[in-house]
Amino acid sequence: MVALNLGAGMLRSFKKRVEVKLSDLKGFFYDHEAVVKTLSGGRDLLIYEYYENPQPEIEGNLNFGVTIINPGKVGIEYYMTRGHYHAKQHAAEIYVGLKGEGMVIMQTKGGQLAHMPIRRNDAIYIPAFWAHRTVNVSSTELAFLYAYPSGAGHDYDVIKHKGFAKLVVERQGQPKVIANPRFIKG
Ligand code: PAN
Ligand code: ZN
Repeated sequence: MVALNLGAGMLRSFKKRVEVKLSDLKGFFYDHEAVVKTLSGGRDLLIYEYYENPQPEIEGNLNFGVTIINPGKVGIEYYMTRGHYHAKQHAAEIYVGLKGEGMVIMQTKGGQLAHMPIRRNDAIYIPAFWAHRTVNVSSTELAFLYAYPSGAGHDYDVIKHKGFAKLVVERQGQPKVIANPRFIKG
């Protein structure tokens, strides 16, 4: 049994910690030049990390953990996760906001779009067949709990090559959801 320390926005213990750096996110942020420029200066940055207690991929099991996204921007786009479809697309997921303020953007291959805020105590149900990405729009860490079927798998390639239909950017100091001019449908 692993407990969650809601106050601290963290698991009490975990088996796996994954760091995702700017160099892992090439092709995901809109402003490629800003990414290349930062990396060519010899600087890599920790964009987010997650702490997890993975379970054997047996039907009925759940993987759960906490993702923490640092505050910051690449160009005008806020730090965010890669985003993915589940490889087994019929797998849904639950997110619960623990700390900070963010936005979850979602889409289906059929062209449906949605986005919603995630803050402490917000629970978000991500239905099967919906790709999902989380964006930190605050100036502090964004932390959220997630739980999904352990065999779901993650398909990052579609997102890397086609993008999300919407981007979350800063405009006049405020987060704004705008259309992604480079989005490829499907
Ligand atoms: C979450 C995400 C986590 C990191 O656990 O995997 O927030 O995001 P990326 O996987 O898009 O890099 C989840 O949705 N799991 O299915
Ligand atoms: Zn997921």
